[in-house]
Amino acid sequence: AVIAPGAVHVPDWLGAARQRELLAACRAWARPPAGLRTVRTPGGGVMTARQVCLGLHWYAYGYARTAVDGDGEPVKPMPPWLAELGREAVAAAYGAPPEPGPDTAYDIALINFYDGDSRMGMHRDAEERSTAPVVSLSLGDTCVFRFGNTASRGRPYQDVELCSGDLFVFGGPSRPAYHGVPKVLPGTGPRELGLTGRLNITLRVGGLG
Ligand code: MD5
Ligand code: FE
Repeated sequence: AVIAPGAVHVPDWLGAARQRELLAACRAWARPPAGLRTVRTPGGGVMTARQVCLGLHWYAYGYARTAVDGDGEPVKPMPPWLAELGREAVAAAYGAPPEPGPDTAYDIALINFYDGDSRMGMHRDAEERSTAPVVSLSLGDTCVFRFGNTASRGRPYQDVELCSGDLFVFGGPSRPAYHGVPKVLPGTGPRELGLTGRLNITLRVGGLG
């Protein structure tokens, strides 16, 4: 479903097998060094979702090569298979693969772990220098995803439920839109996946050298 120009939701894009594989990989990445950590915000607060980064480490002031707000260890590399999954996802959402080139090489993954009380406030993703689409993959519990506008955190926005296995691609005019996760719906994930809470994987092109 096209939610807005460049914003395409593909429900249940990952099959059951790929969901299991991705979850196992995320659990491995969550272990130290440079594993799951609590993210500090510029205002001195902390995010309720915890995060693991691959390729480059996101923190309140940009991207770093080490877990600057975690254990300080070098960030884990972006695996080539995950970069390829990003290109596949763009092709699935837009009907055509991105032209190969430096601006389509997915080199950053941010993995957010939500529990039943986690939220993500309205924000935009502006630390990347590339304007390539952001690829979002969801696992576990369903959430309410709020897709806003490019001018402000407020209305108009659309609330969309993101379920385990869903793909969302945010590109073109939607790339700078405000967005957030106002709510996770506990106990709604597929039982057989064996995940309590929700996991979201975003694949990004940094353009940061
Ligand atoms: C999540 N993650 O469900 C969301 C999904 C984040 C984040 O917001 O920054 O890790 S990705 C949502 C996204 C990314 C880029 C653009 C837009 C949405 N958008 O235009 O709405 O944990
Ligand atoms: Fe975001």
